[in-house]
Amino acid sequence: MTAPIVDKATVAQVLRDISLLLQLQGENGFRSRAYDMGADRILGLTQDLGAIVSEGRLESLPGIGPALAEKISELVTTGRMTYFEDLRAKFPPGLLDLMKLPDIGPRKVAALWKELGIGSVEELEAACREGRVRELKGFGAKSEAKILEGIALFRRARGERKLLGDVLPIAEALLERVRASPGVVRASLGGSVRRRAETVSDVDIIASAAVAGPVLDALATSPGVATVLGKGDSKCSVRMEAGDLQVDLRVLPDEDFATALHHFTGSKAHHIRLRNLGHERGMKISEWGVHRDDGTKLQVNDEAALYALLDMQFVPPELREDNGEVEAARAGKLPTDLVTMDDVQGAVHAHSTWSDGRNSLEEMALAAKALGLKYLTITEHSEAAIYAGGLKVEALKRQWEEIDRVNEAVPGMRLLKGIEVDILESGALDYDDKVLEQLEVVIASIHVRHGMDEEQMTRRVLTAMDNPHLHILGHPTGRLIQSREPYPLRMEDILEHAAKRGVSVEINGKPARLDIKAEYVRKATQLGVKLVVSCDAHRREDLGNLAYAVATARRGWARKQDVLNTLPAERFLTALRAGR
Ligand code: DGT
Ligand code: CA
Ligand code: ZN
Repeated sequence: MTAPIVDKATVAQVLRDISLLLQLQGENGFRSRAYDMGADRILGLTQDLGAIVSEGRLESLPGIGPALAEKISELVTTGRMTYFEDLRAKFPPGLLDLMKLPDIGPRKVAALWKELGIGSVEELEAACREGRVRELKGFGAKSEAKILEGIALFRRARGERKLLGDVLPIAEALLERVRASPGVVRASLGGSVRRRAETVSDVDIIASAAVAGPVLDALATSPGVATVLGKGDSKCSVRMEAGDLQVDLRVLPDEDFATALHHFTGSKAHHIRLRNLGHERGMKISEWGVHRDDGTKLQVNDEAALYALLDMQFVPPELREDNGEVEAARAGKLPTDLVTMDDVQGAVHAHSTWSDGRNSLEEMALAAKALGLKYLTITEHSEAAIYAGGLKVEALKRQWEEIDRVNEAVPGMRLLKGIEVDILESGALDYDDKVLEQLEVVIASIHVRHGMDEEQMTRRVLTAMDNPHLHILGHPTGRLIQSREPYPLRMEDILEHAAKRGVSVEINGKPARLDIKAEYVRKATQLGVKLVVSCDAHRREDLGNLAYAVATARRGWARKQDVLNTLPAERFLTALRAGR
């Protein structure tokens, strides 16, 4: 195996992260400072780090003792540092990001995590909004406002796009307000939000009304608007307090609504293809409508009519990315039964207070029932997931009794007994087969040891899938959008193996995960791999994450038949076992 190249900056970053984690752990300052000094030392080297390591000269550098030298050379020669990985596994993956916020040090992060269970920037943002942070000692209403400012700054500094999950609820609330304003005939979200892109830069809203003024005013005076950036005859732009988010509203006469909505939905690439098709037919398609070459304007009542003019099937917004949808729609081969939220009968992947969730089993059951679902798979973490309160086998068995009780107490809702079992470094699962075989739903995921190379990681997952008790491969690539790269994995091999072994694959709907992503969803369905849409819920509100999983499924062209939790509970359980 060839050693991956690890540069000085990476080594220094790992040492700094260790220092932060040690501080979080409450170690004495001396130990963490040693790592910080080591980081400075490495960055200050003028010689080649690889040479120093291979010649065994690390230890002779001032400030680098034998223990540190050994860790650094492991990192430089193998690309991994076991000590760091083990240390990191004790904390939620987003915790280090918290430390990068202005005015937030290890002591504050430790309090936020231990008292409120906050493990990421997104969770901190939500907690500040809900006024939960002020209850902590040493924090107040003022510090909440200051933290929110800091988060906005942090994101702007990174030039980050925003997660769809942070934007869509705000966008939908504004859309409702626009819809309810005087004289509105039709209104819709547009842009990347309507296409349900993973990340978005702003919100586009398109509405029709005979008189635009009152509709534009409705947006300008919406609750949560921080500044009105500009207001003209037909357009208004505002910036929201939350998340530093810009919203653009355009209001047009109803006869122009469909073509404007289509234009402002994009994507640009999809749109350009359509323009060219129009051109071949003597039509000019633009944001102003569809015109014949002689200048006459064609009436287009809705988007379906626009596609019909081009002899195409209607293309759902989630597919408008110029990824083959134009060709398919022209050939009449676009699937017309893409999975919808209404198709979903049960939610997969939920945690409760038994591990790191915030709500009891009964609360989760009632919330799922209120959403119209028929079942919910309870899948707590297994023993190896230390930071997430993983369950020992005895606890798991006690939980089954409570699940039985809740199932009797909440008619019409069935909690399924499951687990999110860790895939260990060897590819073995974290419980014995004798335990796993008693469970109704087994999701297997990786939570520790992300640092293996592509070959090792791929092998690890392939080995796990050979266990006949594994039903679903959980958040397969391990990415956290904008904060953690996917594990190095040969996804094609993994999807092919899933097809061969009859393993289903999760589409995790947590907005920062969306794992597997749309591109792999498409690949999976082509290979005949069955999917589940999941909410990865850690509190009852997270059940809404299902909508993001469904959106990702649709973006990957998945049909109802591709997604197992569109089946009733019994058939779902049978299908999970088919081919295993
Ligand atoms: P975003 O905002 O970066 O998340 O992505 P979009 O797709 O929402 O982009 P945005 O807000 O700049 O524009 C909304 C739509 O308007 C876009 O999807 C297509 C259309 N559009 C914007 N600029 C152009 C352009 O220069 N040419 C064409 N054909 N369409 C455009
Ligand atoms: Ca946009
Ligand atoms: Zn998980």
